[in-house]
Amino acid sequence: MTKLVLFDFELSGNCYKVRLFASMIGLPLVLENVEVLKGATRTAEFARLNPWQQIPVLKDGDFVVQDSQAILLYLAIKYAPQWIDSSPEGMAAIAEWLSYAAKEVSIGPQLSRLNFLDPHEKIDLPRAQTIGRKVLDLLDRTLQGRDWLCLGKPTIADLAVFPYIGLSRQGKLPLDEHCNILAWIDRIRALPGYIPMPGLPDAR
Ligand SMILES: N[C@@H](CCC(=O)N[C@@H](CS)C(=O)NCC(=O)O)C(=O)O
Repeated sequence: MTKLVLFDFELSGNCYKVRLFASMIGLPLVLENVEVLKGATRTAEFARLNPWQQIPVLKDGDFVVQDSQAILLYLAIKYAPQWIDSSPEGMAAIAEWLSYAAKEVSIGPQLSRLNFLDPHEKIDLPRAQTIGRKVLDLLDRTLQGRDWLCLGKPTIADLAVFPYIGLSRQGKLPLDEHCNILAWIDRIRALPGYIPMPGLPDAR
């Protein structure tokens, strides 16, 4: 197997979801630390790796893939197809959640947290928190009476959405009244290979 290199930052939830998935499927990663809060993605050298100048980026031999959702999908198809479902309906269900992770979860809970993590970022906090509360309410209702986001099993959809939901308290979005989300987080913590990141709980 070729060496898998992840351009990574410990406090990034998007990088963490890749580290988490790799750990759960037993894939060793070589981590290249990118000091994103110090502007390390804003160099010409980094732009050659990813023109969008963002992490995570994964190198699998000569193949390069960027964007956490795309990386999860790539790794699942190549190394762990049990984490997806290749039927049209199954793929559509997963794609919906990958899309929410990339938009609503990002502009709500992720930006609310970033506001407190990096004071230099100019974030409209009230707007981010309003979206964040809507995301948490909708997710909690979705998880009423079901263990996983879709397909009745843990999939990359759960791992794509989980990090910034689990970290919402850091964006001053409390989770205490969202019992279904808290139970879902507990189920993710109990999965084999679970690893935490700063701000998220240890394995159960
Ligand atoms: N859609 C991308 C978003 C990635 C993203 O927001 N990366 C942040 C760190 S979590 C970043 O690299 N920010 C640097 C910048 O935008 O300058 C993904 O899901 O991977």
